[in-house]
Order: sequence, then C-alpha cells, then structure tokens
Amino acid sequence: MTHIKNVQEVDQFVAPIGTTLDRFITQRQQEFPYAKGELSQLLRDIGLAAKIVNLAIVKSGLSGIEGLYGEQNVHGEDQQKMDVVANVRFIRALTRGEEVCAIVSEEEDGIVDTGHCDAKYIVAMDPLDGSSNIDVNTPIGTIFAIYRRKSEVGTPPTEEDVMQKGQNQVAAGYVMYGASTMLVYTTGHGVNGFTYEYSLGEFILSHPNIKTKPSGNYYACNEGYWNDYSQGVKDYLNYCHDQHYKTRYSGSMVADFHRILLKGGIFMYPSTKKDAQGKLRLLYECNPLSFVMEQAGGKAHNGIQRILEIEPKSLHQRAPLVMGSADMVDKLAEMVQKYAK
Ligand code: AHM
Ligand code: MG
Repeated sequence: MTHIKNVQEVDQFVAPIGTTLDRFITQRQQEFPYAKGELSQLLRDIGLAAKIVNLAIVKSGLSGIEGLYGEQNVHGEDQQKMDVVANVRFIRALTRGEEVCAIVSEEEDGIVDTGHCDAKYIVAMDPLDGSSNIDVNTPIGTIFAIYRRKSEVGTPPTEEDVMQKGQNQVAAGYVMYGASTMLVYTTGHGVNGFTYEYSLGEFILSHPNIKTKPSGNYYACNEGYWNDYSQGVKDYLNYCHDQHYKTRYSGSMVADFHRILLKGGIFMYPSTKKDAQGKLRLLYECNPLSFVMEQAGGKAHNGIQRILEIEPKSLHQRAPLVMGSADMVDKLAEMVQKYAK
C-alpha cells in the first residue's frame, strides 16, 4: 500500500484541479477591506446563471429552443427564444441571490425591480449577446456590469441608480459560450478568466491576470458598412489593409473581443450614416467590456472620448465603440480626430 507523506508527493500522481471560481472569489474578497461578502455572492450568482444558460445553449438544437421567439425587444429587434431564456435565467438567479436591487437588461424596457430594496447593487446586462449566431452554433455571450446604487439602501431603486458612468463599475465581465465556455471578469484588480469544466460543473481559473498586448495584427469590424463610415474610420481601415492586419469578425462581440483581449488587436463598431451612435449599448455592452479591456492594459474609446467617462442619458443609449490594444486605439482616435477639427 502507498503511504502518502505530503501534498507535493500526492501532486506527482494526482494533478491538482486548480482554483475554482468560488474559491477565487472568496480569496479575492480580502481586496475589499470593508466588503461584507455581498459582491462575492453576487459574482457566484452570475456564475450559477452562466452554468444554467450554458446548459440550455448546449441542448438548444435538441430541445427546440433555437429560432425566433416571435416578439421584438425594446430596440425593435426580433427576439430569439434563447434571448428570452437567458434573460429569465439571469434575472431569476440575481433576484433569488438577494444582493441586487435592480437590473437593466437589453431585453427589458425599463429597470427590473427585484423587490430587494435592502440590496446595494445594480446589474446591467446583455443576457445573450450575438444571439443571431445561436442557430449556426457560433460562440455567443453574456455581458454584465455591476454598480453600487446611488440612492439610499432600503428605498426602492430608481432609474437614476443605473445612470452611472462606466468608471463607477465595481465589477464587470462576460461569459463566452463556445468551444469551451469561459467566464472572464474584473473587480478593478486585473482580469481573470475561468474555463468551465463540464464533468465537475465548475469554472476553473485558467487565464490568471490577463494582459492585452500594446499592439496586435487583428482587426474586427463589419466592413459591409464601408460606404456609411466616416472618412477617419475609412482611413484607419485602409491603414489596417496596408499593414496586412488580419480581419476576424464573427458578429458576436464577446467572441471577437475575447480574441483581441488574448491576442491583441482592435474591435470597432463605429457610427454610420444611418446610426450616428453605432449599434452597441453603453450601459451593458460598451461599459463592461471597456472596463475589462482597460484592466487588461488596453483602451476603449468612442473616437473622441474614453467610453468609461461618458455620462449616460438613457437606459438603452448607444455609443460608437473602439477597443483593444492601446497603440491601435490611439492610432484610430488620431485619424478620426483629424476630421473632427
Ligand atoms: P445583439 O445584442 O442584438 O446581439 O447585437 C450586438 C451584436 C454584437 O455582438 C456584434 O458585434 C454586433 O451586434 C454585430 O452587428 P452587425 O451585424 O451590425 O455587424
Ligand atoms: Mg447585445
């Protein structure tokens, strides 16, 4: 019989599993000296909802939840059945967790009051981004931002609680449902990524302290809108062509963003002739990913201003978005601003 003497000896023949999301969140709680554990619980609730949505996505082709739901959301876009499933799952998990007083969702017109007016956090989310990719089995994602409410704890939450600049986020991140499902988040102390281990049902730390390179050779942009872009954006795209940068654009921002976060490059959804503010929503698409990108050492801009400094005026406000490797975002901003003078 083998006698196990110490942990190092055991590690030689039984590899450690690594750090689970739960354990990581608990360890990191010490970074917030006055935290009482509510944010940790809230992050765990997001992890739980992500697992449930992941399960629904994995089974969608077999269980008949692909395709259109038959209604439009607040933006006049056709809802997919999976948009609705993800929205309900996240709202339910965040409500039952009792740490959130209000939720803003791409799929909801106004704020969702969870009934927990003693809770101090607000969540803004896109429950399923890139959902037009569901039926073709391409990666899709959930994007989330967490804010502290402005109004007094104990009172009903208001829209004002949600109208905060991105720089006020206390945490933000995304879940990417893809070849591997991953959860990546920041609490303002760097960015960490976790890969879902199916048989254990746990997210395991796989990408600690992610850093984005200052420059890269990928660009993600829908060049189908070329005729509608400003001259500054066209100049930058021509520069990308001259540099022989590689195009990688899937129409699923979380997937395109994830590549750039890990490999370097630039993602852009600029304004067009038709949509001066582009397509992407400030509170739950631009802000959270911009916070993650900045925490990884990259930049996020609307061409004129840092995304995280934009004062929101409405729940579903849009903003042109450019984010990625710092040198590339600077170069684009310089080209765009040349015409703004
Ligand atoms: P959605 O929230 O309705 O899914 O829209 C957001 C998505 C992003 O993931 C993606 O970058 C963009 O829309 C693609 O739009 P387009 O097809 O105009 O390039
Ligand atoms: Mg979206």
